[in-house]
Amino acid sequence: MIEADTIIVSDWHLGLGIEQHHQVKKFLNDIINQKITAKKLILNGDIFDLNWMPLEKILKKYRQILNQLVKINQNNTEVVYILGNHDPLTDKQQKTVYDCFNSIGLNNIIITKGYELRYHGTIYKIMHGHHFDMTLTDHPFISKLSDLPYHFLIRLDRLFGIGLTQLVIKSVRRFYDWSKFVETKCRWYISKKPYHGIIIGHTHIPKLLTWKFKQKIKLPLSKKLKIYLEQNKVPLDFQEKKYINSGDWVEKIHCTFITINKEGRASLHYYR
Ligand SMILES: [Mn+2]
Repeated sequence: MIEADTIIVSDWHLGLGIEQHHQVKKFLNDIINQKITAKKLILNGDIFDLNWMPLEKILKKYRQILNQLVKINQNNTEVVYILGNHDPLTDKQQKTVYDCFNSIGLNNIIITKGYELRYHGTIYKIMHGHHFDMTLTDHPFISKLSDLPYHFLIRLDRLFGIGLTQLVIKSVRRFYDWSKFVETKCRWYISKKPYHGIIIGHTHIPKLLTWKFKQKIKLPLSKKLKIYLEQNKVPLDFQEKKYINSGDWVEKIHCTFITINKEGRASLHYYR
């Protein structure tokens, strides 16, 4: 039993062909059956994978998941769908998805590009995260091409169960420091914004970090002010911000989601 205020989940990649859609269905059933409760469910991008399957086919093949989302929404959970780089729905495609939801039943599911989550003074920025990636994700062909080795490795893993994907991801990605690059860009972005945390997906590396930033307090401080700051526990030269990554539902060992409780505290969960 998990009681959350908000659930954030990303990178289901429905349509990829190797995604964990059975796990997604179980997870959504747990929300429907109140084993996991939340006021908001945020789908943070790459929910559909249009690089591998046309939208119409995805909507047909994964109709059950769409039914579940409408059901969850009808049970008074706000459902927000944020677009990613594998599901950059055009206005026309968004209309197709809305029409599909509406054909299932009454709902107010929202499709958007980004979202701000507020809890008395704590503000989280939620976006898919490809905005921080320099690897040409805007170009559908190159994006598809760059997916190929990953796609291939996971298929090999399914066949032989040898954990190749993790091994290669660890070595190759560490080599290119790709996810670190995304994190660094995130850090730079959030350092200039009034957010207390940023929640992304995209890298398929679930993570919860606390970043410390130096505040622009002019030194030296007067003794009086220093005492005041210390007594009131105002951080003297640091400000903490969270980096939260919701992982993915492609690799079986992941199937991760984030919960935010009503105090605004974030946790990372592995769905089993
Ligand atoms: Mn992505």
